[in-house]
Amino acid sequence: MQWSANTTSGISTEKTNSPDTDLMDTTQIYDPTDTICAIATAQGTGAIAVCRLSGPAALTLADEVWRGKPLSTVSSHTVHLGYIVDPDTDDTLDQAVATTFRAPNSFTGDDTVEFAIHGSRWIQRRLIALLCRHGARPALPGEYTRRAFASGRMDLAEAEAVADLIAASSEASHRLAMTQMRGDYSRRLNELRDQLLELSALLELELDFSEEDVEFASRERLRALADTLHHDLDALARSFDAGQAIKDGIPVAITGPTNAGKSSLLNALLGDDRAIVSDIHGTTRDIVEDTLEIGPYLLRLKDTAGLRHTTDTIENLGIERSLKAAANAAIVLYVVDAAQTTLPDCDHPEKTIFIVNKADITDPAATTTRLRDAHPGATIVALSAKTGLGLDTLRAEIRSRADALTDSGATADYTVTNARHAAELAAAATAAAAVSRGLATALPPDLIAQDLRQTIHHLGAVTGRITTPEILQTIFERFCIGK
Ligand SMILES: Nc1nc2c(ncn2[C@@H]2O[C@H](COP(=O)(O)OP(=O)(O)OP(=O)(O)O)[C@@H](O)[C@H]2O)c(=O)[nH]1
Ligand SMILES: [Mg+2]
Repeated sequence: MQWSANTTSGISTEKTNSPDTDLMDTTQIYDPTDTICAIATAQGTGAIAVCRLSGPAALTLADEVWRGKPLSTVSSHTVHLGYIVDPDTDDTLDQAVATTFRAPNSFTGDDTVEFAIHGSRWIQRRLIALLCRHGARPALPGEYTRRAFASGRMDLAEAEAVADLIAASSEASHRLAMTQMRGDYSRRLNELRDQLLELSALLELELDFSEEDVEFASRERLRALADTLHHDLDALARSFDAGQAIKDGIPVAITGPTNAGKSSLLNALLGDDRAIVSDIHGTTRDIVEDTLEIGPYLLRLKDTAGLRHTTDTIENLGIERSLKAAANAAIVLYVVDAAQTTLPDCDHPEKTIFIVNKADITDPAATTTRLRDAHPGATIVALSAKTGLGLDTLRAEIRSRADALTDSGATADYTVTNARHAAELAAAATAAAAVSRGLATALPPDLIAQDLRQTIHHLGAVTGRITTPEILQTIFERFCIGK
C-alpha cells in the first residue's frame, strides 16, 4: 500500500488483500498491512527506551525521520548510529541507534526498525507522534505477536507463551512459559493431532468403500490409539490446576484458632512486619495477603481471621472468609499454640501442614502427639514464629508440597497453564473418549469419524490451526502494547 505523509490521524484506511485477510480480523482496527509503532520498553523514564516500527513501509518511513546511513539501503540485522529529526522543522529529537530487520527475518515477519532512544518520556511521545505523522499508526496491544502468528513465525500456543513469559514471576512459571514458547508443547500437540489424522484417514477410506464392507483399520489398533489419545489429552487437561498454581502463584492459607500465632508466622515467613500481631484473640479480621518465593515457586500467602465461636458480626464475616480461603488453597498451614489443650477440627487435613507454634515457651511434644493421633500420617512442624526456630523445616515442607502439587500435573508430559487450552484439551479428551466408546460398541464408521473430527478440531484450536478472528482478538488484546 502507498504511504503518504498527510495521513493526519496516523490511522490508514486504505486496505490491500493480504494472504491472511480471511483468517484475521479485517475491520479497520486490525490491518496487517499497516506499519505500526510502539514503545516496547516499560512505561516511564529509563536510561534507554526502545521504539519498534514494523510493517511493509517500516524502512522507508524510518528514513523520513532518520539522519544517518539510509536504513532502506542497509543489510538486515545491522546496527546504526544516527539522529532522529523532524523533517518539517529540521529539529533534532535525539541521537539514537537503529537496528534493522528485513522481512521475513524479523519477529513479526515484516520489515522492522528498532530505535534505541534516550528514555525520556517526552522523547518517547514525540517519536511516536512523529512516526504517526509520517504514516505509521500506534500498535494495538499484542499486535506484534499477532503479526508473528499471522505470518507463520509462531503458532498460537507459542504466541500466548510470549505473554506468559513477560508475566512470569517465578522460576517455575518462567520455565513453563519457555517450554511453551520454544514450541515443545506445540510439537507434542501436533504429534497427537497427526495420530488422529491418520486414524481419521483410515476411517474415511472405509466410508469411501462402504458398499464393499471392508475394514482398512484394525479395530484393535484404532481402539488402542483412541485410548492412548484420550489418556494423554485428559492428563494434559488435568495438568491445568497445577499449571495455574505455578503461573499465578500457589495459594497458601494460614488458618487455626485465634491467638495461635498465624499473623506472627506470616510476618516471620515474609521477614516483614506485614500483619498486626497482638495477644488479643480475634486480632486479624480480614485476609492479609502477600507473596513469597520458595525455591522456584511463587506462593500467595493468606493470613486469616482466627477460628472461634463468637457473636461479633464482623469477626464472623472474617471467619467465613478464613474458611473460604482454606477451601480454595492448595496448601493449608494450620497453626495451633503448643500450649493449646483442646484442638479444634481441621477441615482439609489432606492438604494441611500442621504447625505447633510457640515452641520457644512450651514443649511442643504433647500437642504434636495429640495432633498425630487425630491425623495419622499428617505433616507436623513444631516451630517458633517469634524466634524463627523450625522455620527452615517449614519452608522445606512447603517446598516439597509444591513439588508434589506440580508433579501431580506432570502425569502429562507438559503442564498446561492457559485456561483456553485447558478447555479445548478437555473437549478433545471427551471427544476422544467418544471415539473409543464408538469403537468398543462397533458404531458405524461415519459416527466414529464425526467424533474424531471433533477431537482434531479442539486440538487444532490450541495451536491456532483452527481459529476465528474473535478468538484472536480476545487473545491478543490481553497483551501489552509494544509486544
Ligand atoms: N512466645 C511466643 N509468642 C508468640 C509466638 N507466635 C506468636 N506469639 C504471640 O502470640 C500472640 C498472638 O499472635 P498473633 O500472630 O497475633 O496470633 P494470630 O493467630 O494471628 O491471632 P488472631 O489474629 O487473633 O487469630 C502475640 O502476642 C504474639 O506475640 C511464638 O512463636 N512464641
Ligand atoms: Mg492474626
